[in-house]
Amino acid sequence: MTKPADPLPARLRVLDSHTIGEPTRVVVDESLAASLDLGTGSVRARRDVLRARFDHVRRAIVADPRGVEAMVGVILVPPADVACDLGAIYFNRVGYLDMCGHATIGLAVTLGHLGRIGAGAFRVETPAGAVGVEWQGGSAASFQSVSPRRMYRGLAVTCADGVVVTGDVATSGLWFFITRDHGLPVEPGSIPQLRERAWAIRRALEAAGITGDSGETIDHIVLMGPAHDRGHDARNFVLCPDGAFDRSPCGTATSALVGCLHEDGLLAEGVIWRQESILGGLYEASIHRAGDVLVPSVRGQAWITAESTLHFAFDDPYRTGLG
Ligand code: PYC
Repeated sequence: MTKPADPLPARLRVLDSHTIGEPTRVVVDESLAASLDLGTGSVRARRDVLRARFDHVRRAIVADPRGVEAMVGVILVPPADVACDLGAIYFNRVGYLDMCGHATIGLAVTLGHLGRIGAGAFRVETPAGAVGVEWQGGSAASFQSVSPRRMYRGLAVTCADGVVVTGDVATSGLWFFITRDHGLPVEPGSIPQLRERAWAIRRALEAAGITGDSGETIDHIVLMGPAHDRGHDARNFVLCPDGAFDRSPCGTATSALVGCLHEDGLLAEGVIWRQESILGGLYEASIHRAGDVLVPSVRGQAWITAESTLHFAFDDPYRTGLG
């Protein structure tokens, strides 16, 4: 069989990790980014070229049969922003993410594991903008997402079944609807109902024409509930765009949340907000002001799960993934 003119190689080295349950796959073969002709623009512009010309590369890496549900892939590219050390393009089995908190924590632990960084701070250019990252050694890492912004406070949304939920539309790299009055227990036993209600909210937002300020789909839905541990502040269920729920407390959701809490006078600068995931995993978040901007900070843990070589045989009918 003739090899198609395709930047997807026959083999690709990846490193998998999970950030308190949420999987990340970092492409560690630098040759992939070099063979993709993504141009010379910002990481956001190059991500758009990847989507337009090489979307099969995304599917091949994270979709079935090589990926798992909820997995976020990362391709590293040289940064255009001279203040950054590297650039990161994030994607999942249905598309691309402008920023991803759990994958950034996974990336820091992965680079530390590979010896490509030492403990300390570095900056990553993401499609959402520059983010600060710190690897503290071992499984511990933190990131400072782009400044949070709330577009609607206390917005009432009517789902197709008539249920009305009220919440905030906010961003810190991704767009979220964050609600507390969904009426469901935020417990693992309620995941099917939480998922169903979150999808209903997402569809209701779409039907009502509610988007981010540049027309972005509000594609992450956050259902908040009380923490299970008395030393923690809250628990959440987060529906991701691929229909999977975030096993972690969602790094960008937690960043957007601390922005809202601060604006509402419920979280002072520098105070730690302890956010549980639906499965009980923990992020510690805070917010502080740097000049004119508010900077959220999220600290979590990730662990390496596999150092693998993905195979893409040219006669494999699912060489570029399913779907
Ligand atoms: O941690 O920001 C995050 C995230 C987004 C989607 C999955 N995880």
